[in-house]
Amino acid sequence: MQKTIITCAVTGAIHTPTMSDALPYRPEDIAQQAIDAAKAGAAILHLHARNPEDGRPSVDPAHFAEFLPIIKAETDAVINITTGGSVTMGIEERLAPAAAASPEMCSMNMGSLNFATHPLADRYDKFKFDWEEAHLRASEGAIFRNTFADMRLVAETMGGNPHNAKFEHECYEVGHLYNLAFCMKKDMFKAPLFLQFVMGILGGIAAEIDNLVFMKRTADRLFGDNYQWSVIGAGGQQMKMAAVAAQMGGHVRVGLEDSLFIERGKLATSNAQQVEKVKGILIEQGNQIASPDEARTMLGLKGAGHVGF
Ligand code: KMH
Ligand code: ZN
Repeated sequence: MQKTIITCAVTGAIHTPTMSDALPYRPEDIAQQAIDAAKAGAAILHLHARNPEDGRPSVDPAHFAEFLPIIKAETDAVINITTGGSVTMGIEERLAPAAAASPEMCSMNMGSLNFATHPLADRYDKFKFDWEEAHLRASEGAIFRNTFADMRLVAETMGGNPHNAKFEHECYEVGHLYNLAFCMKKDMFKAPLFLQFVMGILGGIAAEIDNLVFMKRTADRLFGDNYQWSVIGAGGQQMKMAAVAAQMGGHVRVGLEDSLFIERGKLATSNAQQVEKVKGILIEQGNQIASPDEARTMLGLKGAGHVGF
């Protein structure tokens, strides 16, 4: 069986500083947690930026530029930059950080959906920063917009020259696999594809094993041998879905973007703690962990020498 790639999504745009003191938002903290996650075994670092003052999600390329060179200097991990930004942002602004940094990989959200985090707001009486509650509640009425035109813009901007980035195709439900199959017919992407089955977001498919098998079987029918796949089990399902995916030949994603917890009811102290935990589970069950260079070969990446930071 091929080796398992661990992706760590370090901070994201879903969670807010009130929810965990471990959630990094200052550039030095994002850099340090990313470096520690890579040292713990993450081959790919999926990165968002935040406003250093108050932790608000940011797509300002200057905020990314504060941590990208530090991470590059300290690790050989693959850097994967979000084009998802945050649910209410427009596609042009979401593209700016990846277009500025020209990373080896960037995310690519494969369809529109409700991406609801408003139930999280009800769990807290007080928030550290004034933007947090409104941000969470706004998701009740928002659509995470990823039209075919949006996807084409991301593909055209990042897929060909000069960036030649590989995409992490975020698929939140089975229909998104069919969107990708349509895009493949239009020659928008090059194989091997890297699919990320995102499970457990309110608005997308639930993190259940039956659903994972359904996603995998559908992807097999649509893409044959020409793809690699990974899974996100959002929230409490993170470790379980990772363990099952790795047994099925898939790769795994962990990190505080997707879950703040290390076990039921216990907050993780860092991204590296989640990477260590999933690595232990994978090794126990007989998986081997892919190095960054092994991930580069499996995914057909351009190499760390060709990034723009
Ligand atoms: N936040 C995850 C559920 C992106 O950055 O493009 C999906 C994600 C989207 O990582
Ligand atoms: Zn993300």
